[in-house]
Amino acid sequence: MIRFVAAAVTFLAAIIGSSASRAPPRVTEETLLLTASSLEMFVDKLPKLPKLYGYKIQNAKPVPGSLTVGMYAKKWKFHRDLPPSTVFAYGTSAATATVPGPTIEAINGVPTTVTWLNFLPESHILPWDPTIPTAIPKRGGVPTVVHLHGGVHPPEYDGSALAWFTANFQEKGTFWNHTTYTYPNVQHAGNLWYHDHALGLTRINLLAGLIGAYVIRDPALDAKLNLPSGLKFDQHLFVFDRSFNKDGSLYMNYTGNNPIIHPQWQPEYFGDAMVVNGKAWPYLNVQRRKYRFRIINAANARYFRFSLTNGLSFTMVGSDTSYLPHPVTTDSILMAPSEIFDVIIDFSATNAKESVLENNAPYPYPSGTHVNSMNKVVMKFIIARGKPNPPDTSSIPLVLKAYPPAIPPKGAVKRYIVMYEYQAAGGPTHMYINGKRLEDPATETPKSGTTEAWEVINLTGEDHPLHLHLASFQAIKVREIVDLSTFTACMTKKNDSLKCNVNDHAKGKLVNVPEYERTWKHTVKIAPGHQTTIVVKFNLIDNDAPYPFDPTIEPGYVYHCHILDHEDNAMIRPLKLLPA
Ligand SMILES: *[C@@H]1O[C@H](CO)[C@@H](O)[C@H](O)[C@H]1NC(C)=O
Ligand SMILES: *[C@@H]1O[C@H](CO)[C@@H](O)[C@H](O)[C@H]1NC(C)=O
Ligand SMILES: *[C@@H]1O[C@H](CO)[C@@H](O)[C@H](O)[C@H]1NC(C)=O
Ligand SMILES: CC(=O)N[C@H]1CO[C@H](CO)[C@@H](O)[C@@H]1O
Ligand SMILES: [Cu+2]
Repeated sequence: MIRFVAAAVTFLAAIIGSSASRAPPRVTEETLLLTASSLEMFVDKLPKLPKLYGYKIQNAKPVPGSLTVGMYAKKWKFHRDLPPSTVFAYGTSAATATVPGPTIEAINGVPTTVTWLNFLPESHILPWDPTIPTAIPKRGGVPTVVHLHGGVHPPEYDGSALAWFTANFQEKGTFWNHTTYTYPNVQHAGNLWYHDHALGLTRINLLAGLIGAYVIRDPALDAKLNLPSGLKFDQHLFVFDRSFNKDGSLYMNYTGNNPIIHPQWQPEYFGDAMVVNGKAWPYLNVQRRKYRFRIINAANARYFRFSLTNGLSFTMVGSDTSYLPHPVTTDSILMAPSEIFDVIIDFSATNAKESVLENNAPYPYPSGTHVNSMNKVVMKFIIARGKPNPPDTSSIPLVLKAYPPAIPPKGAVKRYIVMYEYQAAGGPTHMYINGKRLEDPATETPKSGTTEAWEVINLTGEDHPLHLHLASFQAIKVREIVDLSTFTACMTKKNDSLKCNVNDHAKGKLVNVPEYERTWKHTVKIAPGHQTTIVVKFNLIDNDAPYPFDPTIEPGYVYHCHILDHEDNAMIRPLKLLPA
């Protein structure tokens, strides 16, 4: 038996060795911490992300535009004192590619076409694991496919995990059938992002740098709202955590937590350095006025609970993809991976010279390790003396935008979605939704145009960010599960909420959904030990109109946990729409 296991490990090591780059020398947690702590904070200026315009202006009107965006391996300086790191970056050329990639600007109602090209090398720069469900090209190369996160678009443009392709389209996944993606931008104004979605490689392709922002603007609404605007006063803050080796290379563990089962897979990636817009612990010089920041949590697994020093607060105006009905001011915001919060910070509300963006979320959230002196600090705003120039004429209106209410209609389809974690000695081995995998037949088959109520139950010890492609949804009720161990034992045996009397268990304390999350979203946090009721709309939330395209064709959509390490193994399920 022991000999058999050893042989299996050698065999797997051979597969990994041939498909990924050579394993680097062993690293300890101490050396990684030492490298991160040697990086002085606030010495690099926050980079402004480059922009690409996904439309053209003709006769003073926006008309459809097309872009070509490549994926390149290149060197990237994450910090003044760190040698350059090899990254994978999006851009229009190797020279201009950045981490995060260029922000794509789109206009509501004006389609944007993007041709995504893969110029990545033979081997990955990070370790990956052939024993989880994953794309494995026979002739080498890095499988990639781009998903526009938050986008309302036909299935063939969704970036199916099985529509992956390697450099020059040399090898392709089973659902690949075109090089060019058209995003109809039929939805309201809001915040989206694009990132890789290749089967089993999502966690390492994003870790390598394949992320970028996408904004849909509604010029008439934006003018009416008069929020802070323009390249200076309306910026993205793309936040993630990374660990680095002394030579600057990105660190990821080459050994799994349960290496006999999965030689490389670990249930969560956490890095020591906090990176914003591609720089570790940067600073930004600001004027004493209001700024709009679209904050994206692009970490693999880390939750952030942000606050600002010197008495400043956040006024939330939008979340994920939609505006809030009215602004909500709060001292602290909790962001799961892939959540986007659109906030105003008014630097004139303090006399201080600076304000530090801090984090105090345990990792994994909510009951993991407490923050330390490094991951507690994110970036610093240095606030200029005196009045802003030009004067700040922006405002924060009392009313932002009204959407249809989140009330499930009478007779709405109800579904139970249960998140499981499977354990063996050594720790988690894989995660499933409803005890099933992506390859198992679709069970979530909503009718296009309808609104459903989903009861999402977390049977694990940590919070999971649930992300649905295509649909918009919001949490309306979070209720504690009573007699949890009986319920969990039953579910583990039967995989059936109703047979396990879910309604007798989901009757504990009600927990408030924070006011700043009471809006349509594309990612919702699912608290451990609770049942979260979400209202899911399979239509255009602006006016409850049906989708102006056929959402029922192959390859369909998916829904999944947005902790990337969970999504890859295998907290992801098909979402297959049926005709109205
Ligand atoms: C990598 O993972 C292995 C297995 O869980 C663990 O023993 C080791 O400490 C990890 N290395 C680092 C640097 O965290
Ligand atoms: C529950 O799901 C797990 C994982 O798919 C499976 O191994 C088990 O057989 C299922 N049990 C039942 C009763 O369906
Ligand atoms: C790609 O696949 C979809 C779904 O099967 C199909 O509707 C579409 O026509 C295909 N496109 C091409 C170019 O083959
Ligand atoms: C049903 C359930 O959610 N179970 C777990 C959720 O998380 C808590 C810890 O936060 C565990 O104690 C539960 O077993
Ligand atoms: Cu998860």
